[in-house]
Amino acid sequence: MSGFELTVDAYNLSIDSEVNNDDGTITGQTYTESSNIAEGWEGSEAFDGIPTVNQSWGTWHSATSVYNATTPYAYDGDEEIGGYSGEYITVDIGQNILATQIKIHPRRHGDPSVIEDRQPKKLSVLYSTDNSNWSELVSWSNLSNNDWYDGGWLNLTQSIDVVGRYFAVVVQESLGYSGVNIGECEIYGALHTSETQSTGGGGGGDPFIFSMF
Ligand SMILES: [Ca+2]
Repeated sequence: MSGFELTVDAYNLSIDSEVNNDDGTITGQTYTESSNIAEGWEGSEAFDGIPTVNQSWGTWHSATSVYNATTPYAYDGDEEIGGYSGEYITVDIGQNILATQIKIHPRRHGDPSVIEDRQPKKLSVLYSTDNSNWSELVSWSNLSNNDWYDGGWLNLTQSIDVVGRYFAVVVQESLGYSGVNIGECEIYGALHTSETQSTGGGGGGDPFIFSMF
């Protein structure tokens, strides 16, 4: 290796900077969803930096009557992405990033029992560089309400090390309602170019290193 190394702190690249303009975030991301229950519940709500308790807004809420409301709560609808059936949300970062960590937060509510059956039971995170060919990044299955709330609010966290521009979260099963919610999705990493490469490390807010050639 020649050249020099540059240490970069991973930061949340998926957050909608137009509604939550934290220092260090980029702008220009676009968001889609396979469906929403009403205005104010779009996929972009899962990228607005708001997973606030007692807050009904700031959440993606899919259409209803698309998941079985009786066991096994599987998906009944027609939506699919990357060969994965389920309602989904996507973010186009606008350019390739080196992603090092993903966090999925539930919808929060002052009374968790009100919404517990709308949390995902099974979901997969996909990524793509061309918005056409998708690969699985991580998948969680057999989730229970205790994975989302155990007296305090929880989240799903996974360290990753991939280059991608498009990310999707697809929910294959609900915990018992005919629609599903996701409160927030955070994708951490740094911008990536053809002149940089990961040398490992990463994860969360931990620094990682690009090698510059
Ligand atoms: Ca949110």
